[in-house]
This record gives sequence, structure tokens and C-alpha cells, in this order.
Amino acid sequence: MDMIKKELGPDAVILKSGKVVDPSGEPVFEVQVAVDNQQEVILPSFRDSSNQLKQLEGKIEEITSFLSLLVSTKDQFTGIYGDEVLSKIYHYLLMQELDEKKVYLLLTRALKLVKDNKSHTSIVSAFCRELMKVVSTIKPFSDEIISQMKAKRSYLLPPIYTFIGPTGVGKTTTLAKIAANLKITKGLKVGIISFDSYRIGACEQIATYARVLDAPFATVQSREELEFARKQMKDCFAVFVDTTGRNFLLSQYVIELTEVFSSLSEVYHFLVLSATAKDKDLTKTIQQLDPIGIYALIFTKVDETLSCGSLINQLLRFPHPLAYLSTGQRVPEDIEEASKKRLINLIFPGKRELG
Ligand SMILES: Nc1nc2c(ncn2[C@@H]2O[C@H](COP(=O)(O)OP(=O)(O)OP(=O)(O)O)[C@@H](O)[C@H]2O)c(=O)[nH]1
Ligand SMILES: [Mg+2]
Repeated sequence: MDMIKKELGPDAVILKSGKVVDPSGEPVFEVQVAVDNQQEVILPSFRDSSNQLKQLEGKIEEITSFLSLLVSTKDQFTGIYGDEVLSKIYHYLLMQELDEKKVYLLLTRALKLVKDNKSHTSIVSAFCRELMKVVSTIKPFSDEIISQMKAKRSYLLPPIYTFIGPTGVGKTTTLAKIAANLKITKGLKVGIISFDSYRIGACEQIATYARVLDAPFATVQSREELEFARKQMKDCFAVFVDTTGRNFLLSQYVIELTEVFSSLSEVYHFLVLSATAKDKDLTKTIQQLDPIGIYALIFTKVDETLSCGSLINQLLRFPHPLAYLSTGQRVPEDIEEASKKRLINLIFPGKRELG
């Protein structure tokens, strides 16, 4: 036992012992020993890591599909790494947290455009042109759209614009900024409805904005109440609906929203997202809310991040246009209408000549 414990530790136990003959024919004394260390070593780490395993599986899938893309376009890839200027641009774009696969595809397309003129400026300009072809932006309240809306409005109820999205991204603030700007710059009256039944007192914030803007205001908790309030606001140019922030990674909240809005006519959903959110979470949130019919995206907190790659990645992955960028807390100043030039400026700040 002393020899066994010295070699295998104090938990070692003898299972079986006895005399046997070894392969050379010598009689020897054999002892079968076991150590029970499984519980300590294996089980706890497995219990804690089922989530990590899932993430790991996702990562492996991502890497596998990227590798197959690299293999299928091997020659161009060697081109990127073999060329100093090109690899510099490639790495800069990755540092902006742009999606590696998208960057790679856009750069290979850009290279075809520049032909032999492979200077830094010409490649970056071609890259920007290719990027601008893929992303889309919209001005929901341009003069042209406003006059179309006014023409329709003589016989219809006001259109509804909802502000939906995860918790705390800036839905209420953004709604107030847009409503205020429509009033100040275009003299348009917007009705405001708070569909915010989840948190008691949550409508106080939007009610205050409505008071300051002298806008018609209602709080509703069901589709029927929403329809009623909309009729009450029939002299308004549009109705803005503030909604409760939810964790839309969970399908139950998407279903809740669909039940309220799916049967209403002329509803436009602004999906409000934070530019500081993780790339993967933004993508999943958009996927989750896709069935409701997203009209346009709004990105907030652009001022709170050092790289806007994850924002642009969503515009590369989904067809939804970007409507606004929110750049601070001040109401109504800190909001900008989206434009492709501004998006380029987010990746290459200060490079106006690239426009
Ligand atoms: N820095 C910065 N802060 C912002 C921006 N937009 C909103 N905020 C701030 O973010 C916080 C949350 O804003 P809200 O408008 O209440 O967010 P919400 O999405 O309505 O929140 P819930 O209704 O609770 O889901 C406030 O402190 C805002 O001032 C922005 O673009 N930049
Ligand atoms: Mg809110």
C-alpha cells in the first residue's frame, strides 16, 4: 500500500491482488489498483461550458466557411498578402471590425476595377465605391416623400412609425429627436403613442417629450387601443409609436410585437440598434425581427464607439436601409440622416477626397 499511495496518491484503492506468471515465465505478485479522480477533473468543467461549446461550434462553422471561401479564391488571396499596399488596407479594414469575408470580397472586386493602378488611394476609392453599391440608405422624411404622404393623407389615417429594438438603445430619445426635427424644420405635427405596457412609469419620459413638443399623446396597451388613438390623431401628419425595449434574442417578444402590429395598415417599423452592440448580437436581433417587416434601421450611440464595423456589417448582410445615425444624447440636435458618404466616413474618418 505504501508503494501504491506513493505512486498514485492517497485515494488509490486495491481492486485485486494475487500471484501470476509473467511473460518470461517468472512467478510475480500482481496488484490491480484504481484512482477515482474523474469527478474532480472532468465533470465540473463540462457542466459550466455547454454555452461555450455552442459558441465554439459557431466559431468553427464560421472558420470552415471562410476557409472554403479562401480555397475557392486562392489566387486573389495570395495577391492580397503578397502586396504590401493591399495587405495594409486589408488589415486596416479588419481593425475597423468589418466582416472579414465581406472585406475580402469587396477588395477582390475593387482590385478588378483598379486594374494596374494599384496605389493606396485608388484601391481605397474602388473599395468605397464597391461598398456603396451594396449598402442602402433611406431618407424617410425627405421633401419628396413628405409630399407623397400628404397627397395620400387626404383620405387615409396617419401612417404609423414604430421604434422597436433592444432595451436601452435609445428608442425614446431617437423618436423625440425625429419628431422635434419634423416640427422645427418642416412644421409637421406628429402624434406620439407610448406602447409601453411593461414597465410602470416608463411612459413618463416620452410623455414629457410630447408635452415639450406640444404633440398629441396617448398611452396604449393593446392593438385596439392603438387603433383608437390613431383615429384620434387623424389630423396628424404621422403617428410615432414608442415601444418597450425587449430582449429580442428571445422569440416570445417578437411574437408579442407581431400580434399587435401585423393586422394594422401602413405601419413602418424602425429597428433601433446600438452601434456599440456586438456584431453577432446585432445580426441575431435583426434576424429575429425580420418577420415583422423592418422598414429601416437606425443606429444610435455612434459617438460611444471607436469602430463602426459592426454597424456596417449589418448593412452588408441585410437589405434593410439605414435611415438615421444618432450621435449623442442631446435632443433634438444629435441625429443625422443616413447617407452613403457618411458611412464611408465612419470607416475612413477625415478622408473626404474618397467620397
Ligand atoms: N451617447 C449616446 N447616448 C444616447 C444616444 N441615444 C440615446 N442615448 C442615451 O441612452 C439612454 C437610453 O435612452 P432611451 O431613449 O431611454 O432608450 P430606450 O431604447 O427608449 O430604452 P428602453 O425604453 O428602456 O428600452 C439615455 O441616457 C439616452 O440619453 C446616442 O446616440 N448617444
Ligand atoms: Mg424607451
